[in-house]
Parts: sequence; structure tokens; C-alpha cells
Amino acid sequence: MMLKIAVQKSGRLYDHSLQLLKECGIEVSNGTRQLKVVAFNFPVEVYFLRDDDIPQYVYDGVADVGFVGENVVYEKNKDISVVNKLGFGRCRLSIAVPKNMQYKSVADLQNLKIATSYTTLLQSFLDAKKINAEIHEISGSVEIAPGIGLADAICDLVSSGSTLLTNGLKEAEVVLDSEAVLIANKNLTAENKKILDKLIMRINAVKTAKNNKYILLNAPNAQLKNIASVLPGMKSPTIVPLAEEGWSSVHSVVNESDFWEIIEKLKSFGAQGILVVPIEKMIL
Ligand code: PRT
Ligand code: ZN
Repeated sequence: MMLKIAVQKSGRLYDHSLQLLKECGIEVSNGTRQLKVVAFNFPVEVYFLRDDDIPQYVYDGVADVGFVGENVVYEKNKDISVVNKLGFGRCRLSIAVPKNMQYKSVADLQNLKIATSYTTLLQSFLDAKKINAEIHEISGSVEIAPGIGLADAICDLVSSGSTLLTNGLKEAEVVLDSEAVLIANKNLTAENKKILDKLIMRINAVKTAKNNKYILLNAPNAQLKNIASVLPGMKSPTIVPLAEEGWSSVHSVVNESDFWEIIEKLKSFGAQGILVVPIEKMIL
């Protein structure tokens, strides 16, 4: 029995998808760009597909699970489960207008013609905001539509914003914040469900590790209480006496998001020789 995983065959999600599988200990080689490849060391078969087709294939059961952007998942709107965020492929689906347009609020979109390939998501956004606008569906190079007089505004994916800038557009509304997610068919066999649970456990271990750092430092014993109070660790910090009298070595795990704040506090409590080390896997 094998779990069939669909990933993008080329494009922005390809490298990250294979990297994530690799970090989960699942090695596939796709040197010859085949449609499907069996992993060496985990019961999965990887299918390489266009990202737009992945929700449909997962819904049909051709693939059991897939890695795909939320933008595609919610646009296709199939009856599948979104299991886990994957932490890559971040972007937002936004409405953009010509930069010289006076734009104050969503009401300014009333009666405009908006070009997009995301008609479902755009329509539900406009409905929720009670805006009447004409949606003009185009499949590629959406950003040039206002410039050539095809539309008044666009709705497309944005990451750095430089495509909008070079086309004389500005972001007006965010329709959806998106990142790559793990999706799954709702009727997996019990056996495949077990493989999926293992995969999810590994993905979580990789994601958690990326969000955390291992930290080691030397602290004067008189300050250990203060230092321990800013270092929660997985349970509590590990404290080991140093050969030098009156000093200890403190080990802990800190979250990336409050990392610098913690470092500042540690320094103010007299911590020295602070080492910060990446964590490869972290199982809670
Ligand atoms: O061939 P296939 O259909 O599989 O690929 P594709 O061409 O449809 O998709 P691809 O590879 O371009 O993107 C795959 C997924 O990456 C998307 O569905 C998103 O989930 C995610 N993603 C993240 C992005 C971007 N960032 C992104 N910036 N997808 C597209 N863009 C494009 C955007 O459409 C616009 O043209 O990049 C341009 C904007 O980028 P900035 O940096 O100039 O703002
Ligand atoms: Zn696509």
C-alpha cells in the first residue's frame, strides 16, 4: 500500500515541495521528470502535476493527498480536507487598481470591470462586500489588463509587489492570504490514513524545528532564576554547572518570533557566550 502525493511538476512550489519531503526523510529523485516516482524509504508515490489540477485529482482519488496553494484550493472549491499549512509559497490574492486612481474603500470598486483568473474567490469577496462589479476572466498576464484597456482593475497573486509596481498598479484590497497546504481526499483507506498520520507528524516536526532555535549560554549562578524565567524551553531549561565556580551553562529552546527580545533580556541578566543553533527536527 502506498500513499499517492501530488506535487507541482514545475513552478514556484516544486523546489519547496521536494525539500519538505526530503526533510521528512522521504527521498525521491525526479531527474528524468517522470509523471510519478516511488520514494525509496517511505510508502509514498509522488505524482508531478500542474498545480491547478491537484485539487481535482485529490478529490477524484487519483492522488490521496497534495501540496498546493490555498489560492488554488479555495478557487477550485472541491470537497477535500485541508490538513496542514506548509509554511512556504506565501502570497496574497489582491485586487489592484491603477496607481493614479483615487481609491478610498471597497465601495470604489462598484461597477468596475475586474480582470482575474480567480473568478470564484473574487465573486465571493465582492458578494460579501455587497459590490457589483463585472468580472472578466483571463488566464495569464492579468497585470497588463488595465494598461491595454481590457479592465479597470485586476485581482491576482502578489508577493513582493514589484509586478504591480512595474505595471502602474497599486494594491487596493486583500481577498485571501495564501500559503501552500497539505490537502487530502476525504475517503482515505485506513492504511493510507496511517501513512498520512506519519507524514503529518514528520511535517509538524520539521515546521516546529524551523520556528525554534536551540540556545546555549553561560550565566552567573546569582542570575539563574531571572534567566530561567525568560527561557521556557520544552519543559524548563537545562542547567549544568561549569567548571568555573559560580557559573552555569544553560540550554533551552526559544521561538523564532520572540528570539531577539529574549536575547536582550538574557544579556541584561549577565548571560555570556550565547550560542544559537538551528534545530533539525523537533517532536513535541
Ligand atoms: O504550471 P502550473 O499551473 O503548475 O504553475 P502556475 O504557473 O500556475 O503557478 P506558479 O508556479 O507561478 O505558482 C504556484 C503557486 O505559488 C501559486 O498558486 C501560489 O500559491 C504560489 N505563489 C506564491 C505565487 C506567487 N507567490 C507569485 N508571486 N504564484 C504566483 N505569483 C506571481 C503572480 O501571479 C504575479 O504574476 O508572481 C507575480 C507577482 O509577484 P510579485 O513578487 O511581483 O508581487
Ligand atoms: Zn497553475
